[in-house]
Amino acid sequence: MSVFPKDFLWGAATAAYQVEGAHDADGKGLSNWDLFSHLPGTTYQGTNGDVAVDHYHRFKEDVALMAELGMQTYRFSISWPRVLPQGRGEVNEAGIAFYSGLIDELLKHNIRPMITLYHWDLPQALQEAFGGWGSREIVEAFDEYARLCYQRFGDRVDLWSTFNETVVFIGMGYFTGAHPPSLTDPQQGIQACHHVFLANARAVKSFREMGIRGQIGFVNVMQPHDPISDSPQDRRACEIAEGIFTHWLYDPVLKGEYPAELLAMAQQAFGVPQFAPGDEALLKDNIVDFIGLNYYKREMVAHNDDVNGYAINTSGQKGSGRELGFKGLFKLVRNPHGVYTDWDWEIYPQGLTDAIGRIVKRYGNIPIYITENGLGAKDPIVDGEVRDQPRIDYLRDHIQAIGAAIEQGADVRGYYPWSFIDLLSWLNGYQKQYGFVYVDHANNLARRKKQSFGWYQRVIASNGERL
Ligand code: BGP
Repeated sequence: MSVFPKDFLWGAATAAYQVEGAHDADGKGLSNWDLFSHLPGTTYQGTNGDVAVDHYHRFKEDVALMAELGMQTYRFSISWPRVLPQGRGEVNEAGIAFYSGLIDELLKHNIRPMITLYHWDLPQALQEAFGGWGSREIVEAFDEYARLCYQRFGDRVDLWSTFNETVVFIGMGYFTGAHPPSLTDPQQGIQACHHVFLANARAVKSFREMGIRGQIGFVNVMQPHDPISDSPQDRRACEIAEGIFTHWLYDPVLKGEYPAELLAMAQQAFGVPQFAPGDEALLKDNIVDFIGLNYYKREMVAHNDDVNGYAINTSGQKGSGRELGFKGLFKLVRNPHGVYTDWDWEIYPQGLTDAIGRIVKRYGNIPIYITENGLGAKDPIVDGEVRDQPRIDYLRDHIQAIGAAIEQGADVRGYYPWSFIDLLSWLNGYQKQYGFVYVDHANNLARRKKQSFGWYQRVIASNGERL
C-alpha cells in the first residue's frame, strides 16, 4: 500500500519569468529581471527571459501536457508587473486575463492551481520609486498587489503562497550582488528581508480579512546543514549557518518572531532589523497556514577563518564553483564522500527526510508542501529521445525520502518537482534542464516529452507506489 495519503497532491512547478516570455506584450511593465538580465555579464552567456519558453502564448498546449502527465496541481507564479505595470495603481486587464485564462484551463483539466505571488520579478517602477524591498513602502504596495490577485483569482484558487525563497532574492540581491538590485550591503539586506516578512504578514492578514477560501503559505529553501566534522568549532559554525539560512527565514513566518540570539547579533553588528511600532504584533498575529519547502541539496559546514566571498558554478563544469564563506562565522565546504551534480550540488535524498524532521521538531506538525525538488542536468538525446534517467533516479530517491518522513508522522500534503518543463535557469541559461518536457530551442520551441514524463505519469497514477 502507498505511504502517501489518498488526497496527496502530485504536481510540478514553474515561475513566471522562467517560462512566460512575452516580456513586453499586452501592456506588461518592466521588471527588475527584464532590466538586469540585459546588463552585460550578469547571466550565463547573456541569456534572458524575453521569450523564455513562450508559455504566455502556448499555455493551452502546456496545460494539455500537464493533464496528460496526470498532474493534480500546478505551482506557478504571477508576474507582478504583468498585472500592475507600475507596481501599484493602474491594473493591466490583459495581464489579468492571461492568468484568468490559465486558471480556467487548469481547472477544466482538474488541475488545482497553487499561486506564488512573488517569484522574484519586481516591477522596476517600484525599484526606481523607492528602492524596492529596501524601503518600508514596499509593504503597502505588495499588499495592494496581493489583494488584487485575491480579488480576481480567489474565487477559483485555494492554494497560495506569498514569497519564493527570500534567502535567494535577498541574499543574492543585497549580499552577494548576483541578482538585482546587485548590492553588497548586509545592512540594507537585513532590513529588506524584514520588509519581506512584514509584506508577507500584511498579505496573510488581507487574505483572511477578505475571507478567501483556502490556505496561504510561504515558500523557503530547505537546505539542511551538517558539520563536516565533530569538532566543537565545526559544530558551532554549522549552528550559525543553520540559524542564518534556516531559522532566520522560517521563524518570522511560522513563529512570528526572529531567533533571539541571531537577532541580537545582527542588531549589534549592523543596527538592523529596525522595528517600527506595530511590526512585532503584525508578525505575531499573521502566521502562515503552511510551509513550502524547496529542497535540492544539503550543505556541509566548517568553521572558517580564511574564506570570504564565493563563486558559483553557472556553467555546469563540475568543480568550477568556489566555497562560500563568511570569515569568522562559517564556510560551506565540499563533502569528500558526496555525490555531486554538474553544478556542484550535493545529491543527498536523506537530507529531505532529515529536513522535514527538523521542521516538525522546531515548528510542530504543520502542513508541508514540497514546492520544488529536482535535478538540473544537460539531458542527452539518444535516437531522438530525451533520456533523462539520472532525473528519474533523483526524483525516485527523493519521493522515497518524503515517504519516509510521512511514515514518521509528518503532514506532507503535496509534491511539486521543479520543473514541469525545461525553462530558464536564472543565472545558468537554458542548458540547465529540469523538466519532464523538453523544449527544442532550435525548432521553434517545440515541446517533446522526455523519458521521465512516462515515469512520472506512472508515479502519479499509482499514488507514489510505482517508483
Ligand atoms: C530555486 C528557484 C527556482 C529555480 C530553482 C533551480 O532556487 O526557486 O526558480 O530556478 O531554484 O535553481 P537553478 O535554476 O539555479 O538551478
